[in-house]
Amino acid sequence: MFRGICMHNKAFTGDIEYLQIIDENGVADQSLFPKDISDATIAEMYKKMLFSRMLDAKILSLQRQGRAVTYAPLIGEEATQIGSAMAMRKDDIFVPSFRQHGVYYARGYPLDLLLLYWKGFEDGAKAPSGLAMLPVIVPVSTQMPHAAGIAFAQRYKNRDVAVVAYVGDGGTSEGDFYESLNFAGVWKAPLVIVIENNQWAISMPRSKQSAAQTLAQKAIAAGIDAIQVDGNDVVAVYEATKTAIEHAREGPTVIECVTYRMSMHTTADDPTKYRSDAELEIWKKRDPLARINAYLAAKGLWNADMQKKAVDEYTSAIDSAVEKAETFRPDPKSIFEHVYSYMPETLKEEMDEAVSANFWER
Ligand SMILES: Cc1ncc(C[n+]2csc(CCOP(=O)(O)OP(=O)(O)O)c2C)c(N)n1
Ligand SMILES: [Mg+2]
Repeated sequence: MFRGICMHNKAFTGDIEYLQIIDENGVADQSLFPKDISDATIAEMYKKMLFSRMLDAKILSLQRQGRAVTYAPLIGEEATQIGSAMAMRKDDIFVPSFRQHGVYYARGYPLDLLLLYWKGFEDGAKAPSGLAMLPVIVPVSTQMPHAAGIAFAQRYKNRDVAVVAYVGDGGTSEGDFYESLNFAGVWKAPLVIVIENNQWAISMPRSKQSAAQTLAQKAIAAGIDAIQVDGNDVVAVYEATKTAIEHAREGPTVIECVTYRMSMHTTADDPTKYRSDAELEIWKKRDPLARINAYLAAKGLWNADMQKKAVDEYTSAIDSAVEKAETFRPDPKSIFEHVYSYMPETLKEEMDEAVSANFWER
């Protein structure tokens, strides 16, 4: 539009690179394939994606039986979650939103605790010491200012630690997102933002979320490096996240992972009301597990027997974690705690009344 009035004087030029290493048929681009990723690592990625998908199905089924609360499924987003989680170093700090159960699992969060949280107990939200992370954060994008601040603190303390924060496509429209980018850019905070672009924010499609061609380019305005990756290619996600973490001391990075929410927004949602089966069919062909299965199978590193053995093993691991979570009995006092540093007298009266009524056992 302005080309006619200012000719060729450019104030800024920029672009966003796109990375895909293994395509939807499981074929790797050898020219891009990272030298330091072994077949064993790729098999590990696949197993973690498989576990995440099975865990997801289990929690969904528990919810349908009234044994879990409103739940946000992850199916379809395994490569984004496992690829980025596996690239994190032990001390890096994980900042989730509310759908990153695969990252929880891959970071070593105890499964029974994770299940406890989704059964409605805050006790499951408290990470064991040694696991640096924030809890599930539902108010969209409010985790981002915290993530930027925590990252700044790492730099201030001269610690070689990166913060890896997750936000959805919808989350990138929030003021909190832009403010965090701006702060992190100015202060060169060691922040890696993983945009889990699953194409939907409840019923709002990506096409109506932003007129920007990519979500990654939002970083450019804040002076931050960014890349868009195939979020269904676990190797691409891993490579991009690893590179961003290695450069975190120099400043923040935004990684837009283009993936797809194959299921409902949460168990309170019915996607058939607003999206077509045809769209889902397109994305099923880009399934993140299928392509790595095909990649490993072509190399003779995975077969039906191994699949069955893994499924059996993971089923019993998940079942015993469910069993453990279901033996939990909360202290009825806990619903009154954690709000005030000093409990007001009126709240204490309510607590005493509830405890003496022994409501948990009724
Ligand atoms: C500040 C705020 N506004 C609205 C909501 C209701 N809400 C919950 S999730 C969600 C959509 C989030 O979409 P996206 O960021 O793309 O993440 P996704 O659910 O796809 O993982 C909305 C609007 C909320 N939790 N917080
Ligand atoms: Mg989304």
